[in-house]
Amino acid sequence: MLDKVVIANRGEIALRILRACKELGIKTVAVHSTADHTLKHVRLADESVCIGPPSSMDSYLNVPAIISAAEVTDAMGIHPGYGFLSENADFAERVEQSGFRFIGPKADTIRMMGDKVEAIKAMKLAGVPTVPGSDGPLGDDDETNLHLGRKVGYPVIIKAAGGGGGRGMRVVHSEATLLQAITMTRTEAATAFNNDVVYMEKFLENPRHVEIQVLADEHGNAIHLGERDCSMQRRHQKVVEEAPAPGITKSLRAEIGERCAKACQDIGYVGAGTFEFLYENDEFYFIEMNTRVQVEHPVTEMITGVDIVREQLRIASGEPLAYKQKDIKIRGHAIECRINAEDARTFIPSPGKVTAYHAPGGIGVRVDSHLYTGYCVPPHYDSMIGKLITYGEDRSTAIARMRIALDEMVIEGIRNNIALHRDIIRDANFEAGGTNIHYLEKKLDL
Ligand code: MV4
Repeated sequence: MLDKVVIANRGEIALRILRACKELGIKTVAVHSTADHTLKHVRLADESVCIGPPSSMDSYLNVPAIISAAEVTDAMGIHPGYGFLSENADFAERVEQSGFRFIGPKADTIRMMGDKVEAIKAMKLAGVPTVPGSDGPLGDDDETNLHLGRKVGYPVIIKAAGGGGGRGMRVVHSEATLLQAITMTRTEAATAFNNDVVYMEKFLENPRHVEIQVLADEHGNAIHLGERDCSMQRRHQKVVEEAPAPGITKSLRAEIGERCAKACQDIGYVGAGTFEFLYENDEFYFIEMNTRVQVEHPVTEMITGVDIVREQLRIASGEPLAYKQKDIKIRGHAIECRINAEDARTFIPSPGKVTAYHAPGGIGVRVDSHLYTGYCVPPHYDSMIGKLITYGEDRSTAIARMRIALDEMVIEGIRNNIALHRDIIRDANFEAGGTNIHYLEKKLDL
């Protein structure tokens, strides 16, 4: 087993990783910027190393500083959390070349998934359903591209291979604007991602965002932990997530989940991962794979009982998965509300001092947050300050508990989105379940 791990992240996920390490008897090293010495996990870690000034570029993205911290503390592994360097293949490679374990997939896997054209190609080959489209990069021949657009059928979407998460894409409603859209997306992609490869997909107008959680070890075992619905989003930022996804039957879950697990075996995937799908008219369409632990992983933990971060650490230690597929039972329902320090109306980040903090509690209530009364939210990083997760034997119980927990929760001194969550959780369409990716933006426009 890994004996000491560097936590190369901050905030709630750093605390989440610290707790998993402690449970496994793994010593912890917190690395932090000068703006972050008051973080809760820094206090609780066995050791801490300051790696640079507040700017992420100089601290949490500072590869030599992080690797040096692992060297001086004699750590064995580095956990990147989410964001920052978590999906940076060059970082993973340098971690391994420096003699440490990168707690995540192999660098080559991260690199392949970073190229959406390559990722889709590999998944299609492995039997994962994909969106109808160009099946590879678009060339420069106008006639061929116009023909392809006609074949796929409008509307289509042009996406950059180097994009993802909503960056580098353009919807095309008719043939008249196809060629200029390809040119523009290609030009932007060359600048933004240093990669001008673009591809075409049928544009799905009202899909849901449903993703499958997988775990795979280095011995060729792979399992899935069912799906999450992350459709409640604004500007590609998820706001509420839940598991299981409303309306997905046991047999549909088993079918898509097994295809994902098999795909992991086919490509030699090692670690935790997420297959992102668009889900429309009872069909799954693969769009991207995430090679990190995700913000919303707790809803899956609540309905499966599997500690995903512990499994990441065990897998990185070379151990076989602690579960077979038949051991995984989906039970009950979980909902997560992302709590952000932001203005309720403008969504502009609202850093500052937390003058009072009261976390909710009770049966089926989980709070993953690094907040405490007196903590100062720095202005340099993401505005998410915690996650409130509720569990119940069924969806309506999870919703009832979330309603109560949100009403109990107090954060004073900084603006936050608790009131927005109170509104969403009481929304009749949310209560009915199965709202699509456009629902929240439309609701907020009213
Ligand atoms: C799409 C799509 C419709 N059709 N692809 C946006 C983020 C990136 N992960 C992929 N995205 C989309 N791809 C096809 N063929 C609509 C979106 C999309 C979206 C997807 C998931 C969650 C929120 C979204 C918001 C707007 C657009």
